[in-house]
Amino acid sequence: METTETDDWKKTACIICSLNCGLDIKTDGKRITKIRGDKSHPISQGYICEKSQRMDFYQNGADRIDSPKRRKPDGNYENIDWDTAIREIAEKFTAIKQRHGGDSILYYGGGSQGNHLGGTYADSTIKALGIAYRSNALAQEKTGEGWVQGKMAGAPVHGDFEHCEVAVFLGKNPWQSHGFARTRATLRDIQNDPNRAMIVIDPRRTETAKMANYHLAVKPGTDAWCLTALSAILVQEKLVASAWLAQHTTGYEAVEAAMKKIHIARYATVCGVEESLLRSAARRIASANSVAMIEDLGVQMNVHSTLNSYLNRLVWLLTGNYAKTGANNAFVPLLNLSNSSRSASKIPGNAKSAAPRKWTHSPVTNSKVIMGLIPCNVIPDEILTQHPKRFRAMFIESANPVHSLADSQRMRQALRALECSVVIDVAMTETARQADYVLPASSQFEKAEATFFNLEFPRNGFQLRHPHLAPRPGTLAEAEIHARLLEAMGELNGANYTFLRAAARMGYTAFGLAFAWKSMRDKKVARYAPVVLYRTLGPSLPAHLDPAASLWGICQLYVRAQPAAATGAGFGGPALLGGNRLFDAILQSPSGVIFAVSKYSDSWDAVKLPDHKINLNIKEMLDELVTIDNKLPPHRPNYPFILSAGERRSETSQTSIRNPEWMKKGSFGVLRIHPQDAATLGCAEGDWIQLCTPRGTAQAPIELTDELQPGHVSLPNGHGLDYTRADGTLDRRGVSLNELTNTTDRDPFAGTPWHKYVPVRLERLTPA
Ligand SMILES: Nc1nc2c(c(=O)[nH]1)N[C@H]1C(S)=C(S)[C@@H](COP(=O)(O)OP(=O)(O)OC[C@H]3O[C@@H](n4cnc5c(=O)[nH]c(N)nc54)[C@H](O)[C@@H]3O)O[C@H]1N2
Ligand SMILES: Nc1nc2c(c(=O)[nH]1)N[C@H]1C(S)=C(S)[C@@H](COP(=O)(O)OP(=O)(O)OC[C@H]3O[C@@H](n4cnc5c(=O)[nH]c(N)nc54)[C@H](O)[C@@H]3O)O[C@H]1N2
Ligand code: SF4
Ligand SMILES: [Mo]
Repeated sequence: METTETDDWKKTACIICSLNCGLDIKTDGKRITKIRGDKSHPISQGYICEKSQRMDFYQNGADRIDSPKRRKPDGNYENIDWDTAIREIAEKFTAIKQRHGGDSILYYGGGSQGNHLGGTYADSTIKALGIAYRSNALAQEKTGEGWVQGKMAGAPVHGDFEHCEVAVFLGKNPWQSHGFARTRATLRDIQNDPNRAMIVIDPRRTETAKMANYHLAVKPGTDAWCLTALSAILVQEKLVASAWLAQHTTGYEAVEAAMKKIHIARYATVCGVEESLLRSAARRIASANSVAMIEDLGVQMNVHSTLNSYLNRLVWLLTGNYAKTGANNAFVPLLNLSNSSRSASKIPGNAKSAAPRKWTHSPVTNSKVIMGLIPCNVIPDEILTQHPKRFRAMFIESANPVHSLADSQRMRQALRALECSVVIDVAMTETARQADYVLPASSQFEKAEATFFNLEFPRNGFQLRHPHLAPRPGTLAEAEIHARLLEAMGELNGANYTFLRAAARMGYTAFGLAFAWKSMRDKKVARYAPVVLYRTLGPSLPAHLDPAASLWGICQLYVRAQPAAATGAGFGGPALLGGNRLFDAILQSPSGVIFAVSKYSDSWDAVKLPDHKINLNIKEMLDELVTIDNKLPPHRPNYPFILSAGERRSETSQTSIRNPEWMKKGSFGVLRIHPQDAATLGCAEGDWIQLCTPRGTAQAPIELTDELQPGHVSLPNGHGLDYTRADGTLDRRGVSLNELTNTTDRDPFAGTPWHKYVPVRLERLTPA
């Protein structure tokens, strides 16, 4: 009998980008058969983009794994049972810890665009092994920005694009990449309102640039000159918000002195933007009631990336665009992703066990640790050396560094040089194929899942997704994997659990009191709180929601740390009770819960510097600014083109969607190039071209477009995966970008890669 539609639509979310738009899905028990936007999702409110339709290509990928695997000496893999896998991994990692110390083990990953619950449990494994160093994809894009943020205010910000008068997009193409709630609808609203304006800084005439009132089409790699010119215009034309700066900031004098020296016309020439256009954009920013600004990979994966993050902030701070409607504000996170490992150990009764951040630099290359992460680009150098402090082992979870980090060839070599490596993933990825052990995780539709990409303001939401499909036989949720590892290492056993399990059956309040009491007497409970919660509170949660147990602790931490925002959302009152109510609301609301409601003025409380004043003077950055004065961006004569290696397009969706079959028609993996360049090379649309970079070569068909500047070419991100079809044959489409990139092309402060500025030579391939 047919069921009605309302009966069998189930709530979940899209796992492709950080928005995680709410979805309603239908399944046939195995496949996801229908997908639409969830109107009751508190943030996305029914909004989705076309990429949401690809969920089943992830869920039913032919290269999903359903048994733990062990690498054989010949490089092939054999299936082993879970007990053997867990026992051997526990033994090998414990032995490495005993021989070389926990700081010889690198933890990489912990969650992708849709799944962060597993990472909360990894915290326990990290502590058990004494792991000091961690890294993940944030350390190849956001650490420069994080460093600058730390120096200026100490708080990450959300641009209020919904309400801003002027929106500025710097090296960001939100039409394709999204990045704030209901992105395309918001962009259209700004475009259609004559009182509002959009400014795009991007060498390419992107979908977003086409909607903009001001398109500052910089030459690739010259944003530092463009942004400096904007600030210099604000200072020299006296357009800065002087009274606001005096009241809310320190260090303006140093910035003013630096900007007064700037020769604006010359900077305009270097960045290739008309001086008059720069001046009118700066004046539009200065005259607006509110300006929201967001930067992304166009500058974060480019030369001067940390400097550009600083210069970006100067533009909106000099004009007073912080802590007000339509400007930039400090959102309130449920869990801070950048120091989740430290805060997860601060659950009630447990505050002292938070590890001090004493590892400020990586052991071999002495690179800065920012946001608790070592730069992705130095990982191979930290392994492929005889240095006594080199990494000997890696624990990789929900990440594909062989494909996603610079220089895939060197990353493969590095992984093979380790004494032991483990990958936890749903699929047999490029990275899994280099690991000593591969552990199969249940998919994000087969277990309780969530992300901590809760970046909205003033209302911030969190969604716990319930499982809708039975776990593939042979797979486990990450929570279970980490619990088994801890038990196999002898760190936890029934004695740590029994009392708390009994308390959990009496409700959250009894459990909370019991947990506080027990963790004062049992150091293991305090130290390994996430796994202990999973083993004790987990079994009392509604069916299949046991991996959500760590959220109970996170809710308790949150209501203590953010009483105003929690109260605003209705979760105030005595801490344990507020935390319990929030946890219960999360369990009961499959579309998600508003957990924080802030006031715009709360953004000042988030500024962690004396008197809550923002610091404008970062000496390292002002020193670097001087060095660009008589310089041009790097140029290598043998590589006359600049490749933007990793454009977000409609046909890109990170690498969780490995099966390229969803792409039935249209172009996949083409190199975009200006017609003039194609003509010089003697190529026409669809011809194949060879790309040679200092690191490697690749081939791609070309697509002609005058949206790019001559000399600038672009390839999409996330393609070139080695996807094994059900019949065992290989399907590889598009270019695996990081076969072309070098680890040494990186930012001097944060170590972030220059993927948008890859020198390349192009050659026509003679038709076969
Ligand atoms: N469709 C899709 N959406 C995604 C993803 C995906 O894989 N597919 N991935 C998600 C992830 S992880 C991220 S981090 C975001 C990234 O989102 P974005 O950063 O917006 O995406 P990109 O297309 O990589 O780069 C943005 C822009 O930088 C421009 N650019 C290139 N060189 C320069 C330069 O020298 N200066 C300036 N100012 N701009 C330059 C490019 O032309 C491009 O338009 O997207 C997210 N959304
Ligand atoms: N050259 C170049 N390189 C780039 C970029 C670029 O623009 N240019 N973009 C970069 C950016 S911004 C990012 S964010 C990175 C992303 O790079 P990564 O973080 O390495 O990769 P993701 O594509 O996010 O996929 C993460 C992995 O999670 C796995 N996975 C999915 N669901 C689950 C689950 O439930 N459990 C577990 N255990 N695993 C799961 C997927 O199979 C996949 O292997 O790529 C970067 N690489
Ligand atoms: S890809 Fe991003 S914007 Fe599109 S539906 Fe998925 S989460 Fe939403
Ligand atoms: Mo990213």
